[in-house]
Amino acid sequence: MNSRHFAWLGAALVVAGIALLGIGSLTSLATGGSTPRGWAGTGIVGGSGMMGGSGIVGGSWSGAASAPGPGASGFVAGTQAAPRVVQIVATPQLRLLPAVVTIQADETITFEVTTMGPVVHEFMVGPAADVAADKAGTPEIADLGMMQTRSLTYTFTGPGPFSFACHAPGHFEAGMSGTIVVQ
Ligand SMILES: [Cu+2]
Repeated sequence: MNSRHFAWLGAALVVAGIALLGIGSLTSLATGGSTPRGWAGTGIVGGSGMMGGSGIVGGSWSGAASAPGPGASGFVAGTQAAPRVVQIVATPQLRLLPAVVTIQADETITFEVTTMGPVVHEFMVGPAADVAADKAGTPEIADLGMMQTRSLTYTFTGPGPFSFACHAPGHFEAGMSGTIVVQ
């Protein structure tokens, strides 16, 4: 393929990406979903038309299956007997969404983590220093492939700081991490 063909292919992918992101926005409006604004933004920056497809998934994903968090109507603190469920989506744009999870002190949370798209991810959660250092023994879901969902239950003890991250090669460095806010 010569360079001109590459240029055409690139343009086509960009157009496809924009179209898919547009569909994602419409879906979001239709379902009243609270799609994080950063999602569509990273899709465009990525310039990857195929990855824009996750915008559709993102549009229908609103974290609705997560149990209500602190301050929300219906909030019930998670306990070891009955953990509170928080859904996390690992995206092809190397993000964990939502990037901020708010908990009450000493809650037990079951993270249900789903990989959207073809990139394999991990999900580690615990004390922020351990997570940043990818310290051995820190609770983790490994090798989470496309459209797979696995869960990890973790009890947060004390004020933190706590965080979560993906340590697939290069992902943490690219910003694939999130923060636990203890209320
Ligand atoms: Cu990752």
